[in-house]
Amino acid sequence: MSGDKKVLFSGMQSTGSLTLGNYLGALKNWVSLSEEYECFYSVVDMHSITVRQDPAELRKRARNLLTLYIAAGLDPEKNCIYYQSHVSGHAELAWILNCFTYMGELNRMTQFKDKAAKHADNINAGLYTYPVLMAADILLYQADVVPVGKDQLQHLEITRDIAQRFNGIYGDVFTIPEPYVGKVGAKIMSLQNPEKKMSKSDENPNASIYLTDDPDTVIRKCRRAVTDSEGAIAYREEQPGIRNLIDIYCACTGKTQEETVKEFEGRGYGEFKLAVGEAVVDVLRPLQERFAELSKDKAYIDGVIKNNAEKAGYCAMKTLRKVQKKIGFPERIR
Ligand code: ATP
Ligand code: LTN
Repeated sequence: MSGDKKVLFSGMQSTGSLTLGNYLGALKNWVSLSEEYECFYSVVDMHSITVRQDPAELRKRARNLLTLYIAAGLDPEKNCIYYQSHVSGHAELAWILNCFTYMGELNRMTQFKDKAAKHADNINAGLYTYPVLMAADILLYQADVVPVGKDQLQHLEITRDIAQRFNGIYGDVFTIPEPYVGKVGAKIMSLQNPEKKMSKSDENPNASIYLTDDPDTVIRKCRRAVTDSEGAIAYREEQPGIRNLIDIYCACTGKTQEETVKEFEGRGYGEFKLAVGEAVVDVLRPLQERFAELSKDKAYIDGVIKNNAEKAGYCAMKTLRKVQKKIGFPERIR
């Protein structure tokens, strides 16, 4: 948007505590991309309320998440780290884009189907139009690239469709974004059911490793991970539990699948699970230390929140004004 760098946008919901899946599938890639792009990393608290939230808890989680972005290595001087709810342009553009999105498209979204099944007592319109707000997030900043885990690719596809439809009518208003899915850690599965993704809203705490888990908890969860009775450490379809542990081990150590399989050839599951646990602990330790330090510095975090909301608001407004003009909203009188 400014300068020569391409623009990157991504976000995470401030629901629940972040898991190792969120870190390896998303946050870790964000850090590695942050030098190359002009980055907007949002705490998407407006998306969070598609599921009922306790207000005090939501506020606390949003702040923790924003702090964690910085603890993970994103420099808030170089990356725009902000709360979605502090930039009203997201909601304004989402409304406009709602009028360019078909119900037939939204009916196909698998995340909606999953969440509707999980929250059968609260299938609200916001949950249904969630992908449109996500499209607004991305298009508002004219993002070229959007790093996400595999589970979000369908939402990226609908974002592209909406943008192309809009551009088809009004000319080149929006940049068409490309997804970026990292090679390792793209989909970390539940430790208790390796057919399901590791999710921060899983009701079984043993299914997910949280970024705040202490070393003993991490090791215990890895030891208890559901595997199989094959007895061999191999990367095969038939062994989803072991495959997932190999993925975690590779993502944490930087080793390849082949190297890992070779390293543990002829060794037992117990030994392998312990090694996986230790690799995870090594990744989490520096993150947790930095998070604890940053959390104490209220003034610093407050400054980041204020400055970056202003910066994001300025960029968002440029796109929003252009869109409003294109669709025929009356000009503002100054
Ligand atoms: P929820 O359980 O509340 O739906 P979630 O754990 O799926 O949440 P999101 O906030 O939806 O997390 O996702 C944040 C980012 O983390 C997204 O880019 C998503 O693709 C990525 N992500 C989430 N879960 C995983 C996973 N198990 N493996 C890899 N990436 C993941
Ligand atoms: N839907 C995403 C979170 C999200 C997002 C975005 C990701 C909201 N807006 C814009 C990338 C770009 C999720 O559930 N993980």
